[in-house]
Amino acid sequence: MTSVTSDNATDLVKAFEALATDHQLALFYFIYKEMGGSITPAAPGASSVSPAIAEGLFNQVKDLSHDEQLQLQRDLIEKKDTELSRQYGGLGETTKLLFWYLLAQGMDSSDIIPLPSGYELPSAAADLLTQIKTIDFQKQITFFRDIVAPMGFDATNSFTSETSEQPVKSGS
Ligand code: 45D
Repeated sequence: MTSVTSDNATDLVKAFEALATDHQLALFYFIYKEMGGSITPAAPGASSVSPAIAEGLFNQVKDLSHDEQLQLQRDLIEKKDTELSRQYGGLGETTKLLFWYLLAQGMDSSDIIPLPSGYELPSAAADLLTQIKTIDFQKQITFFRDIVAPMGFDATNSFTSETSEQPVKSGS
């Protein structure tokens, strides 16, 4: 019985996806900052993750210029069809999560483009961060998986590139 789907968590995913691309990126990084040490690559369930594959993709991104790195991350969120986006699309969900974790760590060492200094989270994103902090750890992990899973380009799904304009309107 994996993840009794919580409506609350589903709402959070929708709210996250309704944010502008850059706001999603910024919020995701703030979440990483909040979680701090509670993420460990030896977390339970690590069996379904392929560290070498996550690192292989990460290393390719690390070699890009900062501008290209930012573009790549935007492309992943917008499900653009690029070479790296396709590679990402082929990863398992937990491996995708590990890849994002490596990116966030890379930001701390400036291997990956950092947030502009003094960057403040836009209020809708800040609201969402507050809500994410209230759900328990296991639900947070589920939420992250749900967020990173559809990112990138799924080369096995020909609809993917057409679905970025869903009329998602949730009357808040
Ligand atoms: O100029 O089972 C803006 C594992 C503005 C182990 C920007 C795990 C404009 C196995 C867009 C803001 C560890 C995998 C710039 C489990 C501008 C396992 C830049 C758990 C420069 C459960 C923004 C893993 C940027 C977990 C670059 C919980 C933003 C992993 C980048 C969690 C944001 C990972 C990034 C998280 C955020 C990663 C890279 C929360 C990454 C967040």
